[in-house]
Amino acid sequence: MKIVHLSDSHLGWRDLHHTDAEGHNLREQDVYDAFAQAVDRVLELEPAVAIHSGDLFEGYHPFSAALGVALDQVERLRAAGIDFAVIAGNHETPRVRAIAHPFSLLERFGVHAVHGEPRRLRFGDLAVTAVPHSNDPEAMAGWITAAEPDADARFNVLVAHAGLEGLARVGAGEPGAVELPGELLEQVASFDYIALGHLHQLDRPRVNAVYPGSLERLNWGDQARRKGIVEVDLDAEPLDDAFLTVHEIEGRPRTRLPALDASKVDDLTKAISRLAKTKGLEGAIVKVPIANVSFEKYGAIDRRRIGEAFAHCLHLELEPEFVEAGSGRPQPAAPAELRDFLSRRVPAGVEAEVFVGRGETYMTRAAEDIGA
Ligand SMILES: [Mn+2]
Repeated sequence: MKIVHLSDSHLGWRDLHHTDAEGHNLREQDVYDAFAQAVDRVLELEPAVAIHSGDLFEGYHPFSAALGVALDQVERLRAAGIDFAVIAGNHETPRVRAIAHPFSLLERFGVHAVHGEPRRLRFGDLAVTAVPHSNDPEAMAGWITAAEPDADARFNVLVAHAGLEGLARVGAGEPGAVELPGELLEQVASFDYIALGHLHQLDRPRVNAVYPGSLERLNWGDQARRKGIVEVDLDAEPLDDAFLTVHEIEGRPRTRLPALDASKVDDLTKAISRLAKTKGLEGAIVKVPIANVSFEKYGAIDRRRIGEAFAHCLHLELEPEFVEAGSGRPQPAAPAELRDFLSRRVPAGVEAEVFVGRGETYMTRAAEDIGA
């Protein structure tokens, strides 16, 4: 018996200001395209069931565009006779139990959409124990610990949306995100397959437990080399190659170029523009880190010229690492409280050192400006 597992589609997510001729946000469109591509693959693979392990929508009040895309794709699966089961992730779980959850709408269109509390679904020989996200981590851990395979079913799959301690942190720190102890997986190890959602990079924390990851790279913290959905052959043993197959989904490239050392170039505009010739940047979201740059030199970059050089890319972002201004006199050391304050507020997907370092730089500069 074959199933397909996908996750973290985030329909309705928007980013950057780029729009198409009709004014649609291009990144929002990328996410819809990735989901349609995933459904194309599901239709080719013809599994008994497609399982989505949470964050189908970016929020619990999806735009009508996002809802429309979901219903259109669900209809394609329904027409092909493929069951679609989905659990609510942290993104589509309201803080207060909403009367009209978008999932109840999906249910009217034949989707097995589980939210609020766990449910067991049955598809012939297969039992799917679906544990939706809860804003109460203890309740959720309890639901997962209590999950047991259905003895009457030939195959058993558990679906849950949570981070596990000790795994990569992409997706952690999101609103309402829940991180559970990694040992929890061992308590449910008797399931044939554990379909996990929440981490945005492909990961296999246990031989029979997989995070397929998100379908698109939603931030710079997502360094996944490939994006995709997972095909699982439940008749195979987890250690066999046949058990798991990853099918790639092509997303928009996100490229962080090697850092430019500003102290070693005279014409920074020219040096940045030259990087635009790097291969594979067509349509990409590009970041150029610039090391050792003064505020003055950074401010003198000709934005129009580099914009023209990178016109074939969707988006260009400069990431300066400033050398401290006013060198020559001793810098006031950032107080320990500032480091502490910043390190407890590192946004998801950002390296702590970079974030804290930048915060310190700005505070130092501000202190100089006011003559402190
Ligand atoms: Mn997610």
